[in-house]
Amino acid sequence: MVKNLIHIIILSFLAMSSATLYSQTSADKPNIVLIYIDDLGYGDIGVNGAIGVKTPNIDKLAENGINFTDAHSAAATCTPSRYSLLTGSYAFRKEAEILEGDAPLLIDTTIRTLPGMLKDAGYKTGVVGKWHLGLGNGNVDWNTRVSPGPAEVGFDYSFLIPATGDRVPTVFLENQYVANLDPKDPITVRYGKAIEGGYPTGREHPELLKQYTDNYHLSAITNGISRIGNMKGGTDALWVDEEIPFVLNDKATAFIEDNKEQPFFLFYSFHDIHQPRVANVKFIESSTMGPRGDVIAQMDWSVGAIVDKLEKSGLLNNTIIIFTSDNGPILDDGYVDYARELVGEHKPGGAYKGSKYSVFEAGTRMPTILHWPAKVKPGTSNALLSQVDLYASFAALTHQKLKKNEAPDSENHWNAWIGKSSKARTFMLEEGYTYALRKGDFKYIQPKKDATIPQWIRLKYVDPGFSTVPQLYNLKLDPGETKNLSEAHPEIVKEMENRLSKILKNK
Ligand code: NG6
Ligand code: CA
Repeated sequence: MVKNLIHIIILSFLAMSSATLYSQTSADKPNIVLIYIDDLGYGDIGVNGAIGVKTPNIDKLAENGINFTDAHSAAATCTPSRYSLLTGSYAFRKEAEILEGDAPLLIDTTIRTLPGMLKDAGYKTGVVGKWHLGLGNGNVDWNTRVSPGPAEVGFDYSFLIPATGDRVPTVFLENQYVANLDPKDPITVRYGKAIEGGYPTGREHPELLKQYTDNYHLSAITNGISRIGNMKGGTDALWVDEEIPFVLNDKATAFIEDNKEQPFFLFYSFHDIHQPRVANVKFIESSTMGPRGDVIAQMDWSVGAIVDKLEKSGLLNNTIIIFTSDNGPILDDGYVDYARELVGEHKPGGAYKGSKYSVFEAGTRMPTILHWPAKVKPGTSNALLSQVDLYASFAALTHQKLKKNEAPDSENHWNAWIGKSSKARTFMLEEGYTYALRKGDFKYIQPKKDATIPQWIRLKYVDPGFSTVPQLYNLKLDPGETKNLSEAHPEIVKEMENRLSKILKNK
């Protein structure tokens, strides 16, 4: 009898402590869904002043979460930004640049990464969507497991667009195998020379095209769209651009469903807004800006579907959703989709100067929202933040100690991310074919000895921000970076240049 009583007491004590343990785990280990849009500008969402397109689902996240007004991608192009986000180190350290579709994996597989660190904290990790960080070791054989890739840098699950929508191979990779590949129709990819028996090219067969392009996108035609690079085979595996959002959403929701019993980190990396912009028929003419606006509306729909999935699974309350973009907006980026002509009053970069590829503010100042109903009070924040900081900030949240040299440029600003503080970075680097440094209201842009603008950027009607003289702007008084104050404030220029050289010297 007494023995039984003791038994019952011990059992109920054990049950109590495991319940506490469980609730502790879920409090410090909320799910994390990082929604990473491609080429979406600060002003492209309703809450930030979009005119040409409605984004009700994103606006709702902002209204119930924190809308950041001064949060940045680490760079003004895709690969460098993603590299910094996943490694916590600046892209220049790795000389990261926009990669071709057959480039080797850029991330060193011997270092810990953001997903690897979260995995150590007990998370299941997945990436769905655009990768563009390289795959394999060079000379990829697309007909077998492509490695190293996401699994070798900390992702338990992956479903990828290997590079960009405008680069071959135009197939998905699931856990590093081409999805739906018929082994009797193997894939060959080649950048540069044509492949005998490969897909027709836009250069030779413009009559097959849905959209005309510049000279750089005139190789393999798949689904009526010519791309960068040549390709042969894999007919059954080719994606249909108009279906990409649905395919990715299905994979992202399946990942959530499969992992709902434990904390998970989902890096949902959209292709939308990047060219080629071919919206699903469901979204055609859903904006007044032509294809670029239509794919923004399409992307907003996808965001809504993910939020809905989390809500229906009972997970929304304790899931951190971060919504942001990899680099600033661009109108004409190669395909003739009339983005430039149709934009009207809508300002893709908001009040800011520049665009994708540019070191001016619109290149890296990203629409950025953090939504976490369980812990975060709705509001706006002007904290100065960089995506490179998510690494150390998530490490702090999940109590992971960073090793020496791990995520060397990442700063823990967790309190700023959750709106408890508006103080974050003192200095912040912006990379975009040259370097800029932010401090308080000031922004310094390093002069470039050779300030020649590459021909292919010049063609895009963008101002990359290069100059042979130093530039200094007061963003509070002059958010549009129009008045160069470098001559008026030589002491600030000196301080900023010293600081910047120090950062850059640690290459
Ligand atoms: C550029 C492409 C551009 C786009 C970009 C990648 C040329 C001339 N331009 O090199 O069309 O694909 O790369 O965009 O090839 S990003 O968002 O992935 O960085
Ligand atoms: Ca991009």
